[in-house]
Amino acid sequence: MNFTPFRIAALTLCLLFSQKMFAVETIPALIPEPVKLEKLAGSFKLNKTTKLIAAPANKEIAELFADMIKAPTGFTLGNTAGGTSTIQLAINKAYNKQIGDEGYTLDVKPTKITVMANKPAGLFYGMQTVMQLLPKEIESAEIIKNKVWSIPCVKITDYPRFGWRGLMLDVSRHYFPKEVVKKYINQLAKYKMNVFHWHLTDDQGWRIEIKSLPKLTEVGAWRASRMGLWWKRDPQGANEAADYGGYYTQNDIKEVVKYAQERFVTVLPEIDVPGHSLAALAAYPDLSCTGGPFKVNVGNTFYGVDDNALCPGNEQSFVFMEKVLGEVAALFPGQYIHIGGDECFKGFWKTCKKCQKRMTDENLKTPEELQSYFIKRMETIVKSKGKKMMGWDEILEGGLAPEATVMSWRGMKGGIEAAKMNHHVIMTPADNCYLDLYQGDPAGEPPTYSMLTLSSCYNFDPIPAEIPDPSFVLGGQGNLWAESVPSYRHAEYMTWPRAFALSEVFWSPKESKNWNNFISRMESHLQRYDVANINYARSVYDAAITPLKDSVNKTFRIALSTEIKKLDIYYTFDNTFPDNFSPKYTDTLSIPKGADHIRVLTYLNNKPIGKMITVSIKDLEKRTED
Ligand code: TNX
Repeated sequence: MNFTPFRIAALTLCLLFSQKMFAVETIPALIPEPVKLEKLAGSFKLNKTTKLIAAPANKEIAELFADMIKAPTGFTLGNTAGGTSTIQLAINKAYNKQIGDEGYTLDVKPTKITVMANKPAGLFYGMQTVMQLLPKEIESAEIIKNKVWSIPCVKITDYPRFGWRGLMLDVSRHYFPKEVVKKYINQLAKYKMNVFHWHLTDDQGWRIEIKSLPKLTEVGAWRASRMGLWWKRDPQGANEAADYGGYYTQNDIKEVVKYAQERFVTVLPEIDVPGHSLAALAAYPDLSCTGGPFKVNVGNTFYGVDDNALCPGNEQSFVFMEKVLGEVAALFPGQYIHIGGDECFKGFWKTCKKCQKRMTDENLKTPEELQSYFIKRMETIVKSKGKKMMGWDEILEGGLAPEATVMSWRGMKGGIEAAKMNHHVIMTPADNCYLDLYQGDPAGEPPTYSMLTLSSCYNFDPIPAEIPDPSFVLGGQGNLWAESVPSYRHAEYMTWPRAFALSEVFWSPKESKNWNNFISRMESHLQRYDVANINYARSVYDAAITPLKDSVNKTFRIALSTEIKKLDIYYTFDNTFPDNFSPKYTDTLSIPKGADHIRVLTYLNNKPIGKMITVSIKDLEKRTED
């Protein structure tokens, strides 16, 4: 080809034009996806003279934004004179019914960004969207020089599908200091979630200072340090120090609650009773049926052997809970207190004299009715402190407390039952929302109980068809149990990107669900996380290996699969590393004679993308038995 100057000019023009076209066409990668987004031509350029204007009542929201962009841009935004561009936050004069209390409208024009909402929460969410519209470098903790901070022109109308959009962190099984708890809250708020459920007590540690019961944290916050698989650990030895753990002072709690409030996040405290109470009983053994002594559990099995439940026959259990819930209620401004109620082993109640007397006196026929008696008394206490009671779906057993809100975790059954009885429910079924479960082939993930993939999170719908009045479903929640989460980096790994998917389930219209579109937006957000130094899992790029049992031939075949359909899978059986010259998977595989392992690796556009997964044929055989 002959490149005359004319041709070069024409080609350059073409290229420029197509790039421009591409830029206009590119839809901003927002998570959760807004209700309505119109992409316009042009962009707003944030610079050091950009004015940031908000009424005094909303100044804090503007300041949070100014704080977030300060490090990477070096700009100190405010109401500076002489600026040529403006970001304005304003409350609607007349209530806009369509967007409700948490929605917003966002209008980005070349020299002006306007965020409007009915309530401050909406302004906050609008500013999170503005953050996401900025280039990924905005997530940097260090200054980025010579960057054009442009925001594409858009018009957005956005509001949430559910009012309850939660994430739970279990700080009992492993202790997480308040600094990282704040980080977690900050991150969930950026994805427009508004509840932080703080699982503060369990068998492995009591984490909240209760001033009238000092032993709860002096004793209950500390266990022996252990590594190794949870439930397979050796118990604390007779002379072994209990030096692993920690707790939040009441001042710490106030600090975290305030931090959350500034980000429109309600903190839901959970005090898990009557079961899951070994840490409390290590401090106050007289509240058990058997009297102890007990040690705070290290992750060794003890169910059915050691007593870990408060004795509902003992009036002192209620005196104790009155004190605990009184102090908890004073610390947390939200309307709910979660009292747990899950997985209570009732074996010791059956042989406890006090429990038997209680059952006779109160005409209770079963241990479940005794648990229900206990929970109903919890509700009376919670209400007397001006709060509403919430509990796991086990609180349905033996009769639901009159005004209880149910958090449904063993599937949606409990939630459906409660909603049919006109109780409020939060849907958090383990199969869609349990972020402690491994997220890809178990051979490629740190071990936990079972699998929960990104697509299972994304495909979740908190409103099952069986519920006649969906308004009883307040929303949903992702739960990070921490048996196998010994560090904050790993908490991040387990949370993201699955919590991206959940944030979208809880916020975006059901009708706009589109997996491929979500994956491409997720990709952009993972790049932002790289800049922000936040950990995440890439398990969605890995292949899963599934043995398919063939009962006739007493053998099995192997299916390989990926959640992202456009990936190619290459495999080997010969103990070499697979690459894109190895056999490519198209259909189920038989196992070659003598093969002892299968190795698989995924590719996208001829580039390796997942991690290599290796499984022994023996392990696959075991999987067929599970
Ligand atoms: C069940 S969910 C529990 C937790 C565990 C979790 C592990 C619930 C109310 N109780 O104690 O950590 O499973 O997935």
